[in-house]
Parts: sequence; structure tokens; C-alpha cells
Amino acid sequence: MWMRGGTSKGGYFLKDDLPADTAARDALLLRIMGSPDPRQIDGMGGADPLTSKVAVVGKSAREGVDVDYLFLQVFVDQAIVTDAQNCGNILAGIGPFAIERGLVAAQDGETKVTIFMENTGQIAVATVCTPGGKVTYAGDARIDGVPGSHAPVPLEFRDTAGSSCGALLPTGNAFDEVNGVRVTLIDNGMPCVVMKAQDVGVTGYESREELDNAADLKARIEAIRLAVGERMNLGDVREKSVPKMMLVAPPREGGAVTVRSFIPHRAHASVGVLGAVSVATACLIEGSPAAEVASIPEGRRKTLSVEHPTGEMTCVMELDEAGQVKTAALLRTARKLMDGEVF
Ligand code: NQM
Repeated sequence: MWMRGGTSKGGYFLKDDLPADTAARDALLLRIMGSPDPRQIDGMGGADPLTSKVAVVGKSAREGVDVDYLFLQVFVDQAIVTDAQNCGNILAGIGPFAIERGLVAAQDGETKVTIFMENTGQIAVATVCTPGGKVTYAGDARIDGVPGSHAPVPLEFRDTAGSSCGALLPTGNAFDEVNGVRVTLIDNGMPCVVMKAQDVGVTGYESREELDNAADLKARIEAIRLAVGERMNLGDVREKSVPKMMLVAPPREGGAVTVRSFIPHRAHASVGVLGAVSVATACLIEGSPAAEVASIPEGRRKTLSVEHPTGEMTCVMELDEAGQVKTAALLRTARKLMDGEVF
């Protein structure tokens, strides 16, 4: 099934429909997407990392969990398929897909689907609109970066800290200095390097195109990324799509912070879901570069609007008594685009 999940798009497969051998599976997925090729002309990929994504879904044997979800990023112009990152946008389509494929029984009204995210070993709960026991994609919810309105798919994340890096702050520091730039190395569901846009010579309000054309900036950011891989417990990140590089600036539209992200070699058209959660978390860390530019409301339940190139993404964060983020919730939508056979 081909679906849009949040602001991304990709192929959703039943685990049993793909080869069990990883090398054979990856070779098939490269062929399906048309990679490696900058235009992905001989495949389904949209010549953009945001539309060259795959979800592998199966019924879960874990207690209290409905389905297991493995996310795979298929590189556009390199023959790489990586499971080194999760994806909260593609996650938005998992609940509807699981119900459509009969992995989860739908209730009348709405159906909660508990999802084990295999990439990071964590749980998310999606609420899917199922009037009359059938998935509907129609509704009034709007998310920035997607035209029109659709059925809401609220997502709730628990205990995402240290998903891939082993700790929220893998170096234990609110910031580290790398190549002369103060950066927060953080992972609250997505490994991210968060720095002030002005510290790398931009405003943080640039468009995706402007950032994608800024060759010097990209080279500087990539040098920082390669330098921090080991420190973030991610190893050699040359062929990985993490960490994501996050450039923050003060909000301009009444939100909490503005972000421009590299994922990691192209600028994001909006912002990733878990990427936004990780940036919002960095804003709550005293002494971090993000905290210096962010505007944070009082209280243990914080609604943080993360402004991005095509609008904003609202993260609702619950903090515990020690001020640590306990849960994060976001609104996404998803839509079934095609159900059939791919070659
Ligand atoms: O951070 C793009 C996306 C993502 C990831 C990326 C995402 C997340 O927008 O949870 O959703 O960062 O590669 O789909």
C-alpha cells in the first residue's frame, strides 16, 4: 500500500510479503524505489528523502502491543537502505494500514493502535478514526505541509529519551563545542544536533531551496555531523541518515522556536515528528543554545509550537517532577493513496 504519513510518503508492506533475508529485502526495496538515481525514474520514489520511505509491519507477539513497525529509509542517490532511524511521519499511516490489513480489529468510532517501533525499541499509540468499524481518511484536521484536511491521527510517544544514543544527552552535557560551534547532542526519539542558526552564519528563516543551495553551509554542517557520530554512540555516520542537523532561531509566529533541519543532506520541507520532539526537548534544557532562543510557557504540561519552513508543528509535552519530558503528543494525518502490486 502506498500512503502519505504526515508530511512524508512511502510504501507500507506486510513483513511476510518481503524477503526475510535483509540483503535480499534491501535489494528489492532499492529496485521498487528506483534507487540509486537522483530522479528515481525507474521506481516509485519521489526523488526526495521524504518520499523514499518504507514501513514494514507485522502483528506483534509483545504483550499489550498490536503491531511491530520497522522503518527503512531508502536513499535516493546511493544504494543504501538504513534502519538507523525511526520516522514519526510514516508512523501516522501505521494504524490505518494495520486495520486495513486486518492486523488490528477496528472499533466503532475510534481505534487505538499500540505500535512497537522496532528501530528504537519504543512504543507509540495512534488513535485512528473508524466510524462503523472502518478506517476513514476524511476529516477536518489540518497539518502544515499538507494541503486540505483529513481525519486526525493523534500520536502519543512515551519514554523516547535515548532511543538510539542510549541517553537523552549522550555526552551528558547541555552543550558541547564542535568545530567552534556550540551544539546540543540530543536524542528524544531522533538523534539530533541542535545549534543556533546564527552560529553557522544563517538566520534560521531561510526556505528549503535557499538551504539546499547553500553549499558552504552544508559542508560545514556535514563536518560537524561526522565529528559527533561516535560521541552520540552512533558510530561512523557517513552512510547513516542520523543525526539530523537542527538550526534554531527565535520564533516569529508566536511559537516556541523556529527550526530549519537537514535530514541530514537535504533540507527538510517542514520538520520530522521525532525531530521536532527532540528540538522542543533541547529548548527545555537549561544552558543549551536552543534554550537561549526559545520562548517557553510555564507549567508541567507544555504546548510547544515548533515553527518550520512551511508552518508549524505543535508538540504537547508532559514533564515529570524533575522537569524531564515524560510523554510527547502530536497531531498527524495520513491517507491511503494506492493499494496494489509493485514490481
Ligand atoms: O523525525 C524525516 C519525516 C522525517 C522523520 C527525517 C520524522 C521524525 O519528516 O520522526 O518524521 O528526519 O528524515 O518524515
